[in-house]
Amino acid sequence: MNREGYKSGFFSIVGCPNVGKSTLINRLVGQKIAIVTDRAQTTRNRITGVLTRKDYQMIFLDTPGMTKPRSKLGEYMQKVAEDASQDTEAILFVVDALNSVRDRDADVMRILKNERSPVIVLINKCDAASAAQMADAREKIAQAGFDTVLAISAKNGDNIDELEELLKGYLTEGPQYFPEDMVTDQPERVICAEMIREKTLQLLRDEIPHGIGVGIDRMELRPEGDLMDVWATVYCERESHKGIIIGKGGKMLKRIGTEARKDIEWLLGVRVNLQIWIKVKEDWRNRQQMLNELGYRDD
Ligand SMILES: Nc1nc2c(ncn2[C@@H]2O[C@H](COP(=O)(O)OP(=O)(O)OP(=O)(O)O)[C@@H](O)[C@H]2O)c(=O)[nH]1
Ligand SMILES: [Mg+2]
Repeated sequence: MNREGYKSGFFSIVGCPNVGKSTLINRLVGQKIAIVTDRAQTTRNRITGVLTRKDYQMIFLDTPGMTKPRSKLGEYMQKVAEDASQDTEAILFVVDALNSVRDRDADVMRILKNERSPVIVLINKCDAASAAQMADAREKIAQAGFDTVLAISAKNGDNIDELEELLKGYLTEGPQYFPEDMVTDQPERVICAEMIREKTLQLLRDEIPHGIGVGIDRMELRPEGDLMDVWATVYCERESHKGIIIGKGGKMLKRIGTEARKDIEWLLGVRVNLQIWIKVKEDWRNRQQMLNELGYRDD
């Protein structure tokens, strides 16, 4: 839709792992579209979030945390993050005040200096950081040569209105790219798979490494229309991981299923019967076909 005086624009959200990029996109669009955990490298794909107001639309691209790739999946994640920064109105570079600005951040800032898009640096987690930590972050960012800086809390919402106000200045006259009721371009089955991955990562914390992938095999609404059957598979890399995910007497898997089901029901607005299978696929993170099947595609 093209309306006179209507403004729009794209913003990519980039930064190191675990700084709060996905928490920020959820906050900006006012809905949970990206999963969040306290583990690094949670986000694997580019996630589009849409914020529509009467006079403008902002489109945000959440990306995987930038880090040195160690597998095909890692390379893919890195490419997603780099590509997303191309041709956006501005790049939102997020740093974690609790970790100061580390060497890794400095590396990314050097890369961003060469991007064509302007860079806005967001010092996140200001709710939990000390004044000294905030001052330290500001100083390092200034040293790197960036002057548009805002302290925010993606978690609490501190300064998010101010951020939106700031971003308005970067919009240009343009179409409303997405319908007003659309918050993300991710298909429902992808979000469902992500919810299951989030619960698995959250509940198993350190017991299993990152090598899990989740695929939705089938989603079917019962004819009465009041119940959706969802079949999902969790892929892990070792037989021992399978045991951990299932847990004693199936307890862990049951918990993962119950928590994921609640989120999925909320998302779909219908009661859900969720069935989860666990399969061992060694080294799936390095198999292109497996990556494609799970939706990590290069298009
Ligand atoms: N105190 C505080 N914690 C936050 C804030 N924003 C995010 N977090 C926490 O930081 C952790 C990482 O958040 P994510 O949003 O998953 O971080 P990310 O940058 O998307 O991480 P990757 O996808 O792994 O790159 C989670 O435990 C969040 O709850 C914030 O403003 N304040
Ligand atoms: Mg993320």
